[in-house]
Amino acid sequence: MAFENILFQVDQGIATITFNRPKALNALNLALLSELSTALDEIASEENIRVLILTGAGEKAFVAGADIGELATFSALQAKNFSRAGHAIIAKLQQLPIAVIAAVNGFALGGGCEISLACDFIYAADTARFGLPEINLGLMPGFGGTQRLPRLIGASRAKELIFTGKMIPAVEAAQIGLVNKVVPAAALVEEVLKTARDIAAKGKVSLRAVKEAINQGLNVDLASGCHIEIDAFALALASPDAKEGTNAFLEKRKPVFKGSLKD
Ligand code: CO8
Repeated sequence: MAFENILFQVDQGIATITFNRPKALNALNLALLSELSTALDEIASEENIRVLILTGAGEKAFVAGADIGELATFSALQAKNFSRAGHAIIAKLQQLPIAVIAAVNGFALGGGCEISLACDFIYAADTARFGLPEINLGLMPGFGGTQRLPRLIGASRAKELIFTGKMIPAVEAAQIGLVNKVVPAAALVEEVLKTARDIAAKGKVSLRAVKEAINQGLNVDLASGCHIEIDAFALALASPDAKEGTNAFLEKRKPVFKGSLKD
């Protein structure tokens, strides 16, 4: 399908979605969200994709939030539908059975920051800035920020950011555990690709199993989480990838993972 508000490409098992409304700092409008949803469905149905990278077009922004012009026209019901649609798409993103890396190349504000929070981890350019500034608009985060940010960086740090609506630079975002790695802006793409290629060479069954175990485990107590791991481990061990990985080790060669769930 041809997209107008995002760019979508797949190369050697690595998909990249680029938010592409640079004149509006890649702000999220209904059309963009709908395209994002379609692209995520395509990725979920494609066996060979192991990693998704999300980034923003232009040098200034990853995503500067929901489109404020569009938001301002919404009735309460439309706002509820917009927020609900955003939640559904972001949940779809979080539940993809592959690795999802946010390559934050500039402003990640409001809904843009919330999208990055649903990724598995974030690499950022040293010029990037993060924040949930909705309170400055008399609004509040509506795409999961009040839930995912405190889970990631702790309630008190999240409250400070959300109550003040302030933006923080990438280096500070790394210090509080929001960002994994900060690199010079010009090196961001290559740095993210390096990690993406590394992950793409792993077995898709293992990747899916560890992601599910971590994500589901975070919502339950430790003992229940360990049971999730036990079940996931048994399934991973029974997969053709596990046969290939262990055989390759014993035969002193590199494994070639097919990622299929059955022989
Ligand atoms: N929406 C629409 N247009 C935007 C947005 C946005 N979020 N951000 C920037 N733009 C536009 C500007 O209007 C401007 O357009 P134009 O050139 O036509 O005037 C262009 O992008 C460039 O922006 P600036 O000139 O403002 O660039 P600066 O470098 O001076 O400033 C900032 C950059 C600091 C990022 C500034 O643009 C800004 O503060 N943007 C708004 C950030 C914000 O408040 N984001 C949160 C939005 S609300 C939200 O995300 C809620 C999510 C949950 C929704 C649930 C709904 C129910």
